[in-house]
Amino acid sequence: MHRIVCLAVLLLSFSGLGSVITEVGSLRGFIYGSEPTCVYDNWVSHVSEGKVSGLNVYAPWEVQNNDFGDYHIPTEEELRCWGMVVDDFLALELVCAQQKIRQFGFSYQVVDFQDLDSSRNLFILREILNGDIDNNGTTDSTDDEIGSFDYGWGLYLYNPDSNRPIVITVPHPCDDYPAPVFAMEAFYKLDARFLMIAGAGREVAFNPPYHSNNQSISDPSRYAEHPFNEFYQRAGHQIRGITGKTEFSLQIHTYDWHKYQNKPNVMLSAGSGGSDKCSSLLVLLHLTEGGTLPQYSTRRFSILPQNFVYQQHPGFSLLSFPQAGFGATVSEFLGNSASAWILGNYATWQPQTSLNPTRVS
Ligand SMILES: [Ca+2]
Ligand SMILES: [Ca+2]
Repeated sequence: MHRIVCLAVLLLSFSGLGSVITEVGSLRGFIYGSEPTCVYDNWVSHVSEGKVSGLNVYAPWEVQNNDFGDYHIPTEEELRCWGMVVDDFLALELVCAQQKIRQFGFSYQVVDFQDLDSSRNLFILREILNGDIDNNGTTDSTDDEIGSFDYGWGLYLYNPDSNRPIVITVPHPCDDYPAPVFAMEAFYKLDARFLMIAGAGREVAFNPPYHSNNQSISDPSRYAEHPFNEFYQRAGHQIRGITGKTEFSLQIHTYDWHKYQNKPNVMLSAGSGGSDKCSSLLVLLHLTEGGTLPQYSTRRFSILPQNFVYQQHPGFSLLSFPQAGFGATVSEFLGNSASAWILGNYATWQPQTSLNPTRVS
């Protein structure tokens, strides 16, 4: 049966219907700049927009237009079909992936991307633009945005030659507007295997009325049944299958300017609305302040052991978005309504060298 399906796919590819696009160019140009050799560029400018509340702060140059792009809420069947596309994509069965995309009617395309910025051969799953136009509230045409997304299911980059079991995610490309660029540079520097950026703002699709970001449906960090999470689960499954270890997951967020004054500069989160599973995970902290102190001078990172926060403070939940700051000898964790001090014995806990992960072949 599989052979028959693949034969059909092969015939489609000869007819051009199942063809995979090949592009040679700058990945930075495609994602946030100019790259004329790509079918389209400046990907971040096309992300589906929406603003129905005053809860979130967007880029000052990026007026949110409720008619620019959309988020297609997937049915259970569509999520299953999307999973089949992702399975083929991750297996590098690119023609089969593209054929399934057409069969299921998703406005997506597979791209074999030769990145001139990094000399890497990347594979991209990206959405095709629609005809929406946003003038960004100005008569100046230079800031106009031409084309957005009907599905808004996200952008997916896969580097199968990566030696690092790292998945980088950006769930809030509009609200946390610097995050896509930070994530892209992290993708390079860490030689990550996957980079995923959500394709719609969190206020695009939601359960009304929008009085909390927990109402969002288009935010993959708030809503489980999202194509973004279908991809992540498969990416993680691939890494775990190859290495026998859990992937290193790096999710990029940014603070709104001046919104959290006098707060520590690290915030921990186990997500919202789910179980507190993250208590059993290792927590990696960047010693952004402590790194300048003599006792921290030899390292910039510390890793809290599993269940460390709980052992120090039973009942203290990561679901309450505790924050971490560093004094001379202590680390301070602050919950929404409570604060707790963790004495500096964690500082004697030696950082692991596990950032040199098992080679992924
Ligand atoms: Ca806009
Ligand atoms: Ca304009």
